Amino acid sequence: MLRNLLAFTTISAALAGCGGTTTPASNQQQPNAAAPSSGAPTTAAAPVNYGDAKPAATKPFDTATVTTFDQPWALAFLPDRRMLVTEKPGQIWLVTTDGKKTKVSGVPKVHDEGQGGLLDVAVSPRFASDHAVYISYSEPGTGGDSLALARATIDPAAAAPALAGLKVIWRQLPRGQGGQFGAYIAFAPDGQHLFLAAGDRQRMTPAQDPDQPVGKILRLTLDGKPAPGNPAEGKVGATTLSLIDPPENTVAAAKAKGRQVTVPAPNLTPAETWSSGHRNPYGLAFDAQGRLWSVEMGPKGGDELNLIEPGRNYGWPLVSYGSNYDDVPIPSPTTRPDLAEPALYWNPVIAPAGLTFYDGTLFPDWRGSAFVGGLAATALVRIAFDGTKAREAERWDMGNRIRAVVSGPDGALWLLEDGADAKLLRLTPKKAG
Ligand SMILES: [Ca+2]
Repeated sequence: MLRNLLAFTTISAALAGCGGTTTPASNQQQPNAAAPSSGAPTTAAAPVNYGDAKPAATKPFDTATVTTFDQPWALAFLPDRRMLVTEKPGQIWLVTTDGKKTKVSGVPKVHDEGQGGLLDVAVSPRFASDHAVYISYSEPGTGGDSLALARATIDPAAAAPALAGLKVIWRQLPRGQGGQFGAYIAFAPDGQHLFLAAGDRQRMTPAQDPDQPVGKILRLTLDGKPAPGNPAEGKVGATTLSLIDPPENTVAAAKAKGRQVTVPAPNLTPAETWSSGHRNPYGLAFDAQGRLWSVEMGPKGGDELNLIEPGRNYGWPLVSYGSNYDDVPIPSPTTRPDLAEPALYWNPVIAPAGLTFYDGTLFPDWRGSAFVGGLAATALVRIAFDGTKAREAERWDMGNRIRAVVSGPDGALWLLEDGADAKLLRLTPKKAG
């Protein structure tokens, strides 16, 4: 029965896509521009929709192509300013700022299919002493893939760089089909904990189940355990899980169609959850004030920027400013003031990928701004802040899907395009003439 469910899930997953469509939403759930319902815990005003924002006519930067990759996914700088770049099919490269690439060996087996494969890479805040790197990927196994978080070391002085002592320190269970891995890694500013985006795997309702590390942002120790001080610290999860097909948003509806199954739930704990109700967080970063932000791939017309606070529920799949891909409406967030509103949203979608806060010196006007890549939008988006109030300040057409954006230690913005023969781009201030 589980097999049937998973087969059905795959079909639904294909329908759900990845937020990568450029089709404008014929959307029944247009937000109410008026003030939100009273009782919203922290939100003072309804979020603004930037879906129809237009690219600027001119760019304040020059764009240099550094090198190219096959389906790159993420980029992280080492202290010596070389970069680690992941390619989704299962390769890691050590790359100099002038584009010299050296293959990194010791990469684990990944399942490269759809949105799965080798995904994020993050460098330990104490890399100078521990040489640790963290990677996330879709780990193949009996019953389907799981999102896995692994730690390894890499000797930066080695002529032939390799991941050594690789160990999976956390994995998303139960295994199963479905994309939307999330997979982004961010370190707490003090370097004591890490945050991991665990996407909803196109299963929807588990994003509201405290016993499933699905549709959550997790706060873990550097060894992958639930971090002390988490909202559900010490709580133990259920021993079995009820899984529901994506089209059925309630257990009752799933039961009525025979689409609910119960599976054993070994070693799951709600104690690792920091926030819940996420669909596919596709960027995770701290600002200079120590606040955690995430961009999230929503359904049709529902991409979001969220300020991530502990214990809060960000609404998926109960509410969204978008609709389902089959145009089944989703209630508006204004109907549920108990759930966290996004800081802003995009309808139609930009399909956000990557989130970085700029802290360099080459672009003084950009300090404190966030940058988001757009897959569907084929754009780079700048977000400006007034406290926790966010607005899309600028957008530039980059001509290709943008998969990652990182504020580099040299003050440049570093972008990865998406797909085959994708360019690594370095953005620096436009030279006169
Ligand atoms: Ca939301």
